[in-house]
Amino acid sequence: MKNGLRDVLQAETPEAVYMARRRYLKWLGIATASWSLSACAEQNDAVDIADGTHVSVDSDPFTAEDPLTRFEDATSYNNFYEFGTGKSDPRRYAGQLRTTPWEIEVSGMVEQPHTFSLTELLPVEERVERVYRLRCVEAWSMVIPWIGVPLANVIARCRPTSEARFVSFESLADPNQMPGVRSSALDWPYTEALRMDEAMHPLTLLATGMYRRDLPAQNGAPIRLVVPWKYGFKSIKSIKRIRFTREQPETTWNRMQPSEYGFYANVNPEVDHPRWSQRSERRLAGDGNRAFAPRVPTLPFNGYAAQVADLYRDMDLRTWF
Ligand SMILES: Nc1nc2c(c(=O)[nH]1)N[C@H]1C(S)=C(S)[C@@H](COP(=O)(O)O)O[C@H]1N2
Ligand SMILES: [Mo]
Repeated sequence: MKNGLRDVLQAETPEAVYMARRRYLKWLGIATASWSLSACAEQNDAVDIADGTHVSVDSDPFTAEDPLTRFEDATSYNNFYEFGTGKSDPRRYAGQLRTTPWEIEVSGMVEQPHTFSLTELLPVEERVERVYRLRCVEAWSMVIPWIGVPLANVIARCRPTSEARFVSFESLADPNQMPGVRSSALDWPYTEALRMDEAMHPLTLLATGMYRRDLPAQNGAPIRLVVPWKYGFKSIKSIKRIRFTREQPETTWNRMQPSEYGFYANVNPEVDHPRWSQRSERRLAGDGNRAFAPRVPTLPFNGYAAQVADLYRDMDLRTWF
């Protein structure tokens, strides 16, 4: 396949020696029993990652068939306002970000608030590879091979109480390392949140890598959320805090401009952004010049309706956006 993972990796990541696929012994996700993955997850392929670890490769629906975005495009056309509002600012300035050591503070409605190291919260043995479409609310999209741990595993480790109905995430906001934070482009820290059932959904991932290497800083190193059926702004980068709450938490974009950025933000071609249509998107994939990226139709829930539409069966998605 043109722009299959193998081609992209060979072209762009010579150091990630491409590795024979082999059967992985078994699915390593931990049991949050009611959220069992589809049967195919038991027979995954495994691949070795540049750092010597290996991960299982989840198959459909966890692996989109779409041609991958070039590594070069996925790492040079970014939204990460902590480093500036221009698309090339993150690559230019995020190199300074110190990502080790990195601790994550877990609080709120949990049995015991705790600060975890990155590998405590996302053990290497639980990492999987998933190819997801990423659809920005600005109507461009990419197709990215992520490495990460299902958020459901991480939540189980945080031990929320039965009262927790939402989970919120906060990014690092360090003006010394992040020039954008010295401006008032947004209300820092960048905050995002999910309803608990969305967070526990097997598609929801906490990513630590992409293209079989560590996450580049501009993509949210060392840990960022990936919620493939929602607009990209929900996929918060460089997470430092996780908090469980009973009430729906405030989120950065929703507080700033609720008429444009809903709390749910499910990809929906039927509901236009007040300033542009959401019916189609520019797909930054393949070898083409980004300025001429082809327009492709936007799919309900970004193509993941079969997996997630049921979460919203009681909501009118035209008003709850
Ligand atoms: N902390 C933080 N997370 C963020 C953003 C941001 O500005 N700050 N931008 C969001 C937006 S709007 C999008 S589309 C995606 C972009 O991810 P990418 O640059 O890896 O493609 O990150 C999201 N996560
Ligand atoms: Mo976005």
